[in-house]
Amino acid sequence: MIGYGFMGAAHSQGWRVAPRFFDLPADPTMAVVVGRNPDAVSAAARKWGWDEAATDWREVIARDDIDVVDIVTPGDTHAEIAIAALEAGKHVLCEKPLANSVAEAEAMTDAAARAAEKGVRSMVGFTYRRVPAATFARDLVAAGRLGEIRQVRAAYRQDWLMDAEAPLTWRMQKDRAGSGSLGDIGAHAIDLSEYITGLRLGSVSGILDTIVAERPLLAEGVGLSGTASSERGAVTVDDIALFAGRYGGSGTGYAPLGTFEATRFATGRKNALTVEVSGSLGAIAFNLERMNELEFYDAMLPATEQGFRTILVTEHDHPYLAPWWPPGHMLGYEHGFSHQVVDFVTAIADGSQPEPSFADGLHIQRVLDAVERSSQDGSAWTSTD
Ligand code: SOE
Repeated sequence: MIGYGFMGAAHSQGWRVAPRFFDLPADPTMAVVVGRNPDAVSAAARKWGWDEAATDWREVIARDDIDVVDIVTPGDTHAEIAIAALEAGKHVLCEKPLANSVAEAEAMTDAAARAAEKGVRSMVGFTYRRVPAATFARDLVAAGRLGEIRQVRAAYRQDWLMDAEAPLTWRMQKDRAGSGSLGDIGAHAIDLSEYITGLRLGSVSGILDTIVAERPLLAEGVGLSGTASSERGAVTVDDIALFAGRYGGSGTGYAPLGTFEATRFATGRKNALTVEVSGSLGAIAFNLERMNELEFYDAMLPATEQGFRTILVTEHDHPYLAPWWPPGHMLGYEHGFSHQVVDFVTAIADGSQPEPSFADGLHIQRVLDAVERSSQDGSAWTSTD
């Protein structure tokens, strides 16, 4: 695993726990965690149970005993590491968004296609697809329970930047993160809406804004938090992104519209990734802050009995639930990372293409890019091609 911030902790938990609850077709060994600061990466290795710590990722991907490379670094290093790892014949799991630009994502997707010819697999970490209630929403749509999809409403709302004195971390720097709320969390809303509906955005119209333009520089710390210094620096990314999109049709029907919000200034919303899909026969509503539940509206019931009902998605027959706890005992944020490991390791063992693929990640990158272009030009509709 390369990187050891917040996502490093989440992925470590996934690698550690997945083989203990699921019968995996291969037994992953947590061999080595890589980071630039030797003391900090050694501490991370001890804490999360990696056998070794190292400071040079190139040396690690050259090792014969390494089969899989998990990239949890900021976006500006994804392309270089992923391409080198794929060329070295390692299966790659890369955190979202795939890259910081369409050009990088294209190069990564080309490298993934070349590697796939040799049986080397790659996947992007849009982990919320693996929250059972979200997967179940997709299953209901795929089974036709919503009928023809007519409208989507997706949002990812957080509030961790509402304090104007919160320090400027890499997530607020364009050269490190690519974009702000748009790529960091808007990418999840796009991916989840497309995953649940099975549709893809073909054009968008949006606007980005930066609410707090300058922040104290980071004195110490990593990830989402850290200590502020007395100097200030410019925030070079968006704090809020709002856009509308038109999905390509399913081939048989109407091409629905969707609205999207990505913000780190939604006061009181901590991690509210929400997707609501309205169809001719029913509707679903998912909210990550209520992640064990799915709201389902069945328009086929008599009008007198209709109404959104809340399904507790914890039955053993629900997606991913079989090896976990008895019904009603609830899963959490971290379980999605175990499910991601299960699907990735299973695809490697089967020789199948895990999803979301790098090509899927490239598509999301194109949507992000189209939203940014639309915001810059003020153009009404911008193609995602
Ligand atoms: C910070 O906004 C963050 O950690 C994102 O980077 C993750 O992708 C999201 O899942 C939770 O919030």
